[in-house]
Amino acid sequence: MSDQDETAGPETEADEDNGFKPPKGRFDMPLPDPLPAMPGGTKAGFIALIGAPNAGKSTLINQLVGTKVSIVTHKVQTTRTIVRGVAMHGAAQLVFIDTPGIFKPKRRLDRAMVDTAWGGARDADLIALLIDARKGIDEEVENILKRLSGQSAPKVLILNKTDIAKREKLLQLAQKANEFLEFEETFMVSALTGDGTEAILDHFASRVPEGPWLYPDDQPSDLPLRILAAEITREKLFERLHQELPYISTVETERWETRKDGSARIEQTIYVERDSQKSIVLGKRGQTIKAISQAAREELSDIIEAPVHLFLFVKVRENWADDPERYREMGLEFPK
Ligand SMILES: Nc1nc2c(ncn2[C@@H]2O[C@H](COP(=O)(O)OP(=O)(O)OP(=O)(O)O)[C@@H](O)[C@H]2O)c(=O)[nH]1
Ligand SMILES: [Mg+2]
Repeated sequence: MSDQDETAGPETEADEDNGFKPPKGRFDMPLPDPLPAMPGGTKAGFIALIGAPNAGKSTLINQLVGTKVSIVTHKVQTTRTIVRGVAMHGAAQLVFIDTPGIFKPKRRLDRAMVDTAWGGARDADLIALLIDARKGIDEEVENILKRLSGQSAPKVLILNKTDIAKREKLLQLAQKANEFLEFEETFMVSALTGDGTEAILDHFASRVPEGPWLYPDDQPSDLPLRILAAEITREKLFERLHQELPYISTVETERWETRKDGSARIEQTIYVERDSQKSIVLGKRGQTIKAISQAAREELSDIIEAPVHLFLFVKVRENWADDPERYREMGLEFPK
């Protein structure tokens, strides 16, 4: 099978076999050693945010952390793996874990995402279930509620999107969800506007165990920049592609070079499964890929506070969604 390359930048060379080793998946990174306890007693803990696709988990983690650590789109199944974001709140370090939305998996990638989400919940000290308050409890949410009742970690309920949900529906919804299992607390928030989110920080700061901080207090995320950069491009891709296309594509950062003038030269590959999909990603006269590239470059440049030269290559790889290497790169277990 031969790869086909296309680039959005002025250079067209394919550089698959240049000896470059892709960055390690984020799970290969060991957790830093716990930092020494501060006088007065520090607290720290992991809090998993789980819920159906599109509930607003990634929007909420960004709001709680105060900066963008996880990508957000209007489409379902945006988040594909675990993303950790660190919020400092008084003496407490709250490590929030954003997870992929939980839904009925069909493909291998779906299974990997859903398994990862439940794994995130299993490993956390505390669990927060997010429900889109406008959507309420549908079959998807009901299934999560049922399975969640078997988890031992303390749980809270977060009704999200209060800015667009009917007020009178909220209490009813809280009551119904609490009939499935007993939540310690119920919060009603808008992750988008930040309304009500301070109360979530207060609550978790009081609930996490005493212990040393797990990350430096000025580090909002342990996501390597290369992975964040690939995620940013995937976000732009999701926003501009329709129907099934976002779901059969993935993005990897292949090269990252800092130039003498401080600018970054970044090369990324967008994998799709078929030639026809590649044509759509490129768009008429390359318009789609140019728009994706421009949006990603602008955001990346803001993040690293330096000019970015972004080169996007589109490659057809028929079975990327069955290739263990792609999963490793995304930080996902490869389901057999
Ligand atoms: N109006 C409103 N929209 C919201 C709110 N929170 C999230 N959204 C929107 O809901 C959509 C999905 O948000 P995400 O944060 O990507 O949802 P998610 O739960 O992470 O989704 P997956 O990663 O697919 O599981 C986006 O269009 C957000 O802007 C909210 O409080 N109010
Ligand atoms: Mg998400």
